[in-house]
Amino acid sequence: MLGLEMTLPASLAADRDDEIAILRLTRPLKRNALDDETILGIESFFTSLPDDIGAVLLHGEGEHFSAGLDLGELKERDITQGIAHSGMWHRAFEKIQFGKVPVVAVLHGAVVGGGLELAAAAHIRVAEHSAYYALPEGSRGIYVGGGGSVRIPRLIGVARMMDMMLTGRIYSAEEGQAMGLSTYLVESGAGYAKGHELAKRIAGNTALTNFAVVQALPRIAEMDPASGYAVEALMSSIAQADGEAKARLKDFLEKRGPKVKPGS
Ligand code: 1HE
Repeated sequence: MLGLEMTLPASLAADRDDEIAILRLTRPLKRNALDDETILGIESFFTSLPDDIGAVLLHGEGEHFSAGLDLGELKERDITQGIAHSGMWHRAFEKIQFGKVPVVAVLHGAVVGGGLELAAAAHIRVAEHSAYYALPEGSRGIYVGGGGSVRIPRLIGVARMMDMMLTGRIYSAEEGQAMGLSTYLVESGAGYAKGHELAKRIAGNTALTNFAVVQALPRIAEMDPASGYAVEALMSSIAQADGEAKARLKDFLEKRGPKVKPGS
């Protein structure tokens, strides 16, 4: 694997494997707690991806994906500074959700607080059986600030998120899978390989398909239905007209393209 040419803080490491860029949280001694430097490093990673990257794999070193906000940095901030701090997280995580390419996150151990907010900004979440989810902000007298109020209810509903914040409820990997926090559940230690396999598949899609899924789909889903149908019609006609789409359809019709069968 060749490293990516980027300047990142010591809490992050970037690599590339062909068309896949890999971002690793590398602060296991602090359970990958997210300090300001790390959040800015995440923003800079996602804004400086080379054009030939087709997907990103995000994972964490050590026993946990991430313990969330670095509580050691929660010093005296006034209200204005607090808003700016949350805005910094929003900006960085927007670059994940609405960046150049789809992002697969591999989750294990603690996926809590800001760690869960980070995971929620990815497009696909692969959880290992060791993963567990919580929003301890409630019991610490603080509130989510990394876009959790927007993204987490869209995965599990407002009622479940309220319960997590009000009671400190911890969900297991199995529960998280059943309710939609993760989209894949694998044995402990198998997440990276599964995430890599999925990222490879994603990178094999046409760039226009990945654009449509990452940029258009979530926005269409938020539109009123009439606007959504109109944007969908435009997006589908643009996708079909692409040369690469035409070539793939031709391959199928001439018996060269892959069939859709379980296990394929
Ligand atoms: C930390 C953090 C952290 C660990 N900030 N330093 N998040 C939380 O409320 C979760 C807080 N952390 C924990 O509950 C536990 O650390 C874990 C369950 C994640 C892991 O437990 P364990 O036994 O493996 O590790 P540990 O002994 O608790 O922690 C190891 C070290 O990491 C220790 O430091 P050390 O110098 O004594 O070795 C811990 O202090 C440090 N550490 N977690 C700072 N979070 C945008 S708003 C988002 C708001 C939130 O994310 S709030 C939720 C914060």
